[in-house]
Amino acid sequence: MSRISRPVGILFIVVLALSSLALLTLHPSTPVSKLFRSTKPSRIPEEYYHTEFESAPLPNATDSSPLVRRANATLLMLARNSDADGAVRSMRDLEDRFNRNFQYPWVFLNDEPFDDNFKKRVSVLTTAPVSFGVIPKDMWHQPPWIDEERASAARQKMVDDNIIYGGSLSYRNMCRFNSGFFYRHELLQPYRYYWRVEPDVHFHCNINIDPFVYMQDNNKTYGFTITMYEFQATIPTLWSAVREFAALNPQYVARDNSMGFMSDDGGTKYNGCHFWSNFEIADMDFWRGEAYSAFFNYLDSKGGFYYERWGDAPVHSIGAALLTSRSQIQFFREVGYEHNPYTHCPKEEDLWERGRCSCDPARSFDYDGYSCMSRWEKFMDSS
Ligand SMILES: Nc1nc2c(ncn2[C@@H]2O[C@H](COP(=O)(O)OP(=O)(O)OP(=O)(O)O)[C@@H](O)[C@H]2O)c(=O)[nH]1
Ligand SMILES: *[C@@H]1O[C@H](CO)[C@@H](O)[C@H](O)[C@H]1NC(C)=O
Ligand SMILES: *[C@@H]1O[C@H](CO)[C@@H](O)[C@H](O)[C@H]1NC(C)=O
Ligand SMILES: *[C@@H]1O[C@H](CO)[C@@H](O)[C@H](O)[C@H]1NC(C)=O
Ligand SMILES: [Mg+2]
Repeated sequence: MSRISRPVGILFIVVLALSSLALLTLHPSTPVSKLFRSTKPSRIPEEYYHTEFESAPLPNATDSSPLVRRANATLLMLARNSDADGAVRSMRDLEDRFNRNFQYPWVFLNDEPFDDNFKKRVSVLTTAPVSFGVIPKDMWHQPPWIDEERASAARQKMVDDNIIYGGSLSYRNMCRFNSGFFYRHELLQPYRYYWRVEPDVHFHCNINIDPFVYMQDNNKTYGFTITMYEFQATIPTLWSAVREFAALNPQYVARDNSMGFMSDDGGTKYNGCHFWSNFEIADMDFWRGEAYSAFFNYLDSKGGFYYERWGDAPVHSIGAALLTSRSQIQFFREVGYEHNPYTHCPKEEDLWERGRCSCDPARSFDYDGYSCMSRWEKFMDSS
C-alpha cells in the first residue's frame, strides 16, 4: 500500500493540474515552452561530433577490385517544386541504404527552375555533389508539327474513357522527355550510367554492391526491379510502329534480343510486358547510340506521345528488348524497391537478410497476377 490513499492522491494531482492551468490563464503571454526547460538549452559538446563518416575501402581491396572502383554515374530525379516532400523521402532512403557509402552525385531536373526551398531541402541530405537543371523548352513541349486539334480530341477521348492521366498534356511531355531527351540534357553529359529515382519511392534493403560498377563490368545496358503489363488503351498503335521500325531497320535489331518476352506469337501482338521505368539503372550511351536514336526518332515521328499516351516505360523497355541482347538486361533482385502500389522484395532469404530489408517478401509483387516476372524467368531460362 502507498502512504497516501488513492483517492487523495488523485485529488492532489487534479489540484496541481488546475493550479498550473490557472497560472497559464493568468499569464497568457508566457510561452508554454518556458515552463518546461531552463533558459539555456543544454547541448552535447562539439568534441563529441564526428566530422564525417568515411566509407573506408576494405583493407584487402586491390585497385582493380570492384569494391574500390567507382563508375561514371549519377543519381537522377525529375521533379516539380511541389514534389519536395516526396523527393526528400526518396533521397533519404537511397542515401541511407546506398549512397552515403558511395557518394554518387545527384542531378535534379525540372521543367521550371527549382525554388530555394526545394534546393535547400534536398541538398542537406547528402554530402555528395548536387546539381539542379532546367529542361530546355524544345525537350519538354509538344512539338509544333503535332496537330493540336487531333491531340486535344485524343486527350478528351481518354478522359471520357477514364484513362489515368488521359487528359494531361504535362504527363505526355514528361513521358516523351523521359523516352528520348533526358540523356541529352547538359547536366547529364558528364555521365554514362544513371539511376532513375522518383519522388515518393522507397528503398527497403541495404545495397552493399555498386550496381553501376556491376553493369559496367558485365556489359549490362538496362536494369530493372519490377515488370508488369502495360495498359493497352494508352498505346494502341505503338506495337505496329515498332514492327515497322524493325522491318525498315533490321541492322539495328540485336541478335538474341528479348522480343520473345514481349510477344507470344513471334512478334505479331504485344503482350504488354515492360519494365516499370520509375526505377531504372541504365547506360545512357545506349540511349545516345545510333540504334536507339533511330528508334526514338521513328516513334516520335508517329506522334503517339500526343495522339495516344505512349509511356516512357514501354518505349524504353521495347527499345532495350529489341536493340540489345537479353544478357544485357539485368533484374536487380537484391534491390528492395517500392513505388506505390507495388513493391519488389527479395524472396531469397540470404539476400533479404544480408540487405537487412524492411519489406515483407511474402508481399513482393513478383508473382502477382499483374506481374510479368514469371514470364521473364521463363524467357531467360529458355534457349
Ligand atoms: N518537373 C516536372 N516533373 C514531372 C511532371 N510530371 C511528372 N513529373 C515527374 O516525372 C516522374 C513521373 O511522374 P509521376 O507523376 O510519378 O508518374 P507515374 O509514376 O506514372 O504515376 P504515379 O503513380 O502518380 O507516381 C516523377 O519523377 C515526377 O516527379 C511535370 O509536369 N514537371
Ligand atoms: C582477401 O579477400 C579474399 C577474397 O575476397 C579472401 O579469400 C582473403 O582471405 C582476404 N585476405 C585477407 C588478408 O583478408
Ligand atoms: C563519362 O561518360 C560520358 C558519356 O559516355 C563521357 O562523355 C565522359 O567523358 C565520361 N567521363 C569519364 C571521366 O570517363
Ligand atoms: C557488349 O555487348 C555488345 C552488344 O551485344 C557487344 O557488341 C560487345 O561485344 C559486348 N562487349 C563485351 C566486352 O562483351
Ligand atoms: Mg511515379
